[in-house]
Amino acid sequence: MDLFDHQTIPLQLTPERQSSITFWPNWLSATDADKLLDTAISAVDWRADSIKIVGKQIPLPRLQQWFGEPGTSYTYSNICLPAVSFPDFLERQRLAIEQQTGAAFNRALVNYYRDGSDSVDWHADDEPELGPEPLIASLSVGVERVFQLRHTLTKQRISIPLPHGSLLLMGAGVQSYWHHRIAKVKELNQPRVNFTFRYMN
Ligand SMILES: O=C(O)CCC(=O)C(=O)O
Ligand SMILES: [Mn+2]
Repeated sequence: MDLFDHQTIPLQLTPERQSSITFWPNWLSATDADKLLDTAISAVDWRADSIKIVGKQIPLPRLQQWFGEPGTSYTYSNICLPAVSFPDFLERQRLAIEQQTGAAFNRALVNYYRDGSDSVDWHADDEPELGPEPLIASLSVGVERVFQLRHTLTKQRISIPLPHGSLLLMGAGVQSYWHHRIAKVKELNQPRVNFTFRYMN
């Protein structure tokens, strides 16, 4: 399969409306994906954030960082993330992904799943700052994990394993009708880093 070969996965939004996920399983060569994983793990100033649930601080089951224009910030689940400017290695990915998808991206939320006990629970990337129907591009390096989607009304589920160096684009309207997660995996000791590119005004 060519590096830029892609698949289109149709996603029903409503009975009348369909969107899709575009998936490039081999977006990066194995060598470039290896380098990106090593660079991200060592060069990103990882944050260990926690959220308050019924008065208790619960650590997020992953490390993260938020990249964008310095002086701006992003808030979700009551965590305020001040933007760190894009380092060169990430800026290169941002530009390549803009070129491939034809969409603009000026922010990235980066997650470091240290092992199978790290995860992200069901959610949609639907914060108002992202606009009404945001496109979200997701680049994965490291151990393969399963990206699960669940329709908010029909509860239909779709699972997409995300290999080392893959790129996935969630289309318009997906965040309004579908939730997604990365579930925990037992006895998995390898790391994964995921970059979700977004656009914010
Ligand atoms: O790790 C992933 O593939 C998904 C991350 C995600 O959904 C997010 O950062 O909003
Ligand atoms: Mn998400």
